Amino acid sequence: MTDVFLINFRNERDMYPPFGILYVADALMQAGLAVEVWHETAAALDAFVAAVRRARPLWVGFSTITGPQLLPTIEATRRVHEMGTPTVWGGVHATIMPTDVLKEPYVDFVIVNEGEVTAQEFTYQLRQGQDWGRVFGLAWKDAQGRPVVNPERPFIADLDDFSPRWELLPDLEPYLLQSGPYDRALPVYISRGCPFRCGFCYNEVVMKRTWRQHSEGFILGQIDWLKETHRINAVDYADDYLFGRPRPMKRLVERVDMPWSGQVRVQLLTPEFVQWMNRTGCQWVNIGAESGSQKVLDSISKDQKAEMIEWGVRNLAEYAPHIEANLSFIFGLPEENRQERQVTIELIDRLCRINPNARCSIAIYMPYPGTPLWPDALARGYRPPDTQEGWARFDLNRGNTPWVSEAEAFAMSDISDILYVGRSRGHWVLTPYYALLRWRWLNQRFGFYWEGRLKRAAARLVDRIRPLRYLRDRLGPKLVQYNANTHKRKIETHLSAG
Ligand code: B12
Ligand code: SF4
Repeated sequence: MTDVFLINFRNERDMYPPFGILYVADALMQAGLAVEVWHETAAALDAFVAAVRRARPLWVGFSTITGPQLLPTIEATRRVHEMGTPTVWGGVHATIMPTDVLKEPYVDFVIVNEGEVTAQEFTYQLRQGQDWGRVFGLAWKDAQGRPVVNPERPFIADLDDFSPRWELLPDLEPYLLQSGPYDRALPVYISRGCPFRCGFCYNEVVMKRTWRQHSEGFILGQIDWLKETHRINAVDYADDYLFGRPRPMKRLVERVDMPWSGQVRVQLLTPEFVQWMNRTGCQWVNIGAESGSQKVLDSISKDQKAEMIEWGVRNLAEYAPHIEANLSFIFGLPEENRQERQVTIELIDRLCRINPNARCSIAIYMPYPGTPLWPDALARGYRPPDTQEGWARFDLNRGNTPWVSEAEAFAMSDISDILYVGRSRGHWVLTPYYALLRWRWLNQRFGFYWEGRLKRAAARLVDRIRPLRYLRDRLGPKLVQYNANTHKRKIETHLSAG
């Protein structure tokens, strides 16, 4: 018998362990409850609803992040709610806007921020008296259906109290990442939060610029277990800010003594630090570069000197050339005018020439309620969606604000993907095509991107017709060659933070 179902709908591309519900599951299991964890795409919606109908659990929890994964979440929540089973939303999205979420008739409760202890107390109240006002961190509806948000629960003092329940996932094999030559890397968290204050980030509103870490013993135990049971040969430190305290973190990385990857800020990338990364087996790093313009960096309180981006990437190229550098940039930040964007555009082009192992990806700015930049976005004419379906339309490749058009967002994202993420090279017959893309990029000619639309339409057609598919598979690799280091087929790593 299952007491609680927890589901995190994922997109088709990424297979990243659903840590949020794995931690919440641990808390509930410690309280003696039987928990089922689902991590599926929208294709599993019917099966999930049927499983809930059969089991009649105490409640069903949905993990939410803003964007397209909300669509199956909304549909599943509606259907579970119709059965009369209490529905609970948790995760970053629901934490940022609990009142808006509770305006939807199908969501009964929101668990704000860290879910472990709140989920335990919520279950207790569900069984024992339903005195919702007593549960810190819970948002609920009063007798008139009006949202009530209780005071927030203090952060968990000792992170070691809870551990992710890996064993609830049916198979860990699909989660294995390629890390340089190592093919069995898994992500682990050694900390939560980040001491920085970037204006677009969830950190200020959710983690409130705090930073806590698991103990060394806990981490070493987790990694030993993953080594023994799943034969991992590398680790991906998934933390928002891995080197929150550089000295103890470096010691930990040394003690774990496995090839690794993680987030770094450019300030860290001194020759000495990069040499240390090299010695300790670092395979790739994520760097939140955000913008090449100092004015834009200052406007988002990035606390970063623009010139350090190039300096860090040069140091990587010189002292650890095998390390893949994933730099993420945000286009469409409020202070970014044409000139400021030009600085970033040229920087991205330079970085990829300096370092053959650099991938520079762009995301289009999405304003989130409660973040430091939110009031400014509203003042500039941004109108937030008023339904959860509206929030589901947010995407890193879309024109999410009035000052970035849909067409411009599509062209910028597509061209940067080809030139600076996949870093493909075309056969000589494609030289004019690549030259056109580069001209567009360097001159910000993102309007009337007919070749992108044509390519998409052709790809859809080829997908449908078998002989064309055959030709594509035979000729494709001869026409276009990808940079093996920077073009990821299996799993796209996430681009925030660091
Ligand atoms: C890993 C990661 C991913 C992974 C996997 C995400 C996932 N969990 O499914 C991938 C690569 C797939 C990903 C993709 C995206 N991500 Co992402 N991602 C992260 C990252 C770096 C870590 C998430 C994580 O595992 N945290 C660790 C766990 C322990 O924390 P947690 O998930 O918050 O869970 C705790 C609480 O929230 C709560 N909780 C969570 N779920 C539930 C459910 C219930 C029922 C309850 C009671 C409680 C609860 O309890 C947990 C334990 O305390 C976060 C940043 C961050 N540090 O959180 C961004 C973040 C969540 N991602 C973000 C975004 C925007 C995206 C994308 C939409 C970007 C895009 N357009 O491509 C996509 C969406 C893809 C999709 N599924 O549709 C934003 C979300 C902002 C927002 N307003 O929601 C974040 C916060 C990054 C940022 N700095 O802005 N992401
Ligand atoms: S973007 Fe990265 S460095 Fe900035 S506050 Fe968020 S997690 Fe911290």
